[in-house]
Amino acid sequence: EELGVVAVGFSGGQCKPGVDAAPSALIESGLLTQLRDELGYRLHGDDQVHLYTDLVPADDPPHRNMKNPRAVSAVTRRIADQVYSHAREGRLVLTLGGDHSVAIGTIGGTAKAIRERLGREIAVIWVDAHADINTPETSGSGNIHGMPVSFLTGLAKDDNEDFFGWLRRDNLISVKKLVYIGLRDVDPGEKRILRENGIKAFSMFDIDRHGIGRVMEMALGHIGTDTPIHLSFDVDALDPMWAPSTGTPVRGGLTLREGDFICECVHETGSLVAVDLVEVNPSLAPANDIGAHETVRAGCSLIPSSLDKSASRTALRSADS
Ligand code: DIR
Ligand code: MN
Ligand code: MN
Ligand code: MN
Repeated sequence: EELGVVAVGFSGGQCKPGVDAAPSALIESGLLTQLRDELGYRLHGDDQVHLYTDLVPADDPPHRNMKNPRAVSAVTRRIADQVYSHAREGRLVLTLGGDHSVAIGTIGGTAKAIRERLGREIAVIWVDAHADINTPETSGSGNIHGMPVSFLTGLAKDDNEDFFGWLRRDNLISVKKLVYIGLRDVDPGEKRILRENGIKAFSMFDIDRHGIGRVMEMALGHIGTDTPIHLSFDVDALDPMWAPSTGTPVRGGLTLREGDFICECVHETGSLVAVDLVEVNPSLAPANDIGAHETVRAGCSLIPSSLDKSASRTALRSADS
């Protein structure tokens, strides 16, 4: 199978340096080699970790409370083009971030490509401790990594091309085809947005109550069969025990096994068109760099799970059925 790889070391959607080093750390840990040699993917891409420093203006004052707005807009616009080109060719697209603002580009790119290629709307499964659906006006932090979903659904918009005005209808997704898993730190304004728009969300409370197996049945049931799926995985969805090296860790999260299970279930649908892994920050290692190593290792488990590590039940079932 053909896999487009986009590696983006971009950290402008939030304030902590270090997420830019994640793609290199993941690649050095053998992630792409594993996908090629063990899972049999043909990798496409420029074998480059993009830092996009040429797109970051020297002076980038806030606009509508957003921090680094020109940089994030220009970088995500470029990412959208790259992801679009892969998806338009019929490739599955893997994006290694970077902070979660990069999803404005990745989802914007797949939404458009899948509309053109298959005439279909994509669904998005957003796995995260946070909802990332603040508008510039509801955001307390001004960090754009807390806003990508509002721009992608059209709940937030700006006419100026320098501030995401380049997003067209083709790039957008429907709030009806969006599902959250793993939420546990949602801002008051975001709660209102989720409620008023009837957005499907499975919090940690729902996972405790029903178990991850039932939650995945409900999540995929909401999306419906045969709908192209973009999986956007923020590593902070995992409990800090499994992924301590991330900008905004929140206790009480998913186990690594639950994270892998989510990815395996999405793979099993056969409808995956793109996957993002974001917010790995190797420089934020609480105790020492064991934390960074563990977090990178978690990423090296989640991504192969979404791309068929073959340890899932399909591979083993023939023996006992
Ligand atoms: C918070 C934190 N809701 C914000 N968001 C984070 O800044 O809007 N998202 N950390 O991953
Ligand atoms: Mn996020
Ligand atoms: Mn998060
Ligand atoms: Mn398979």
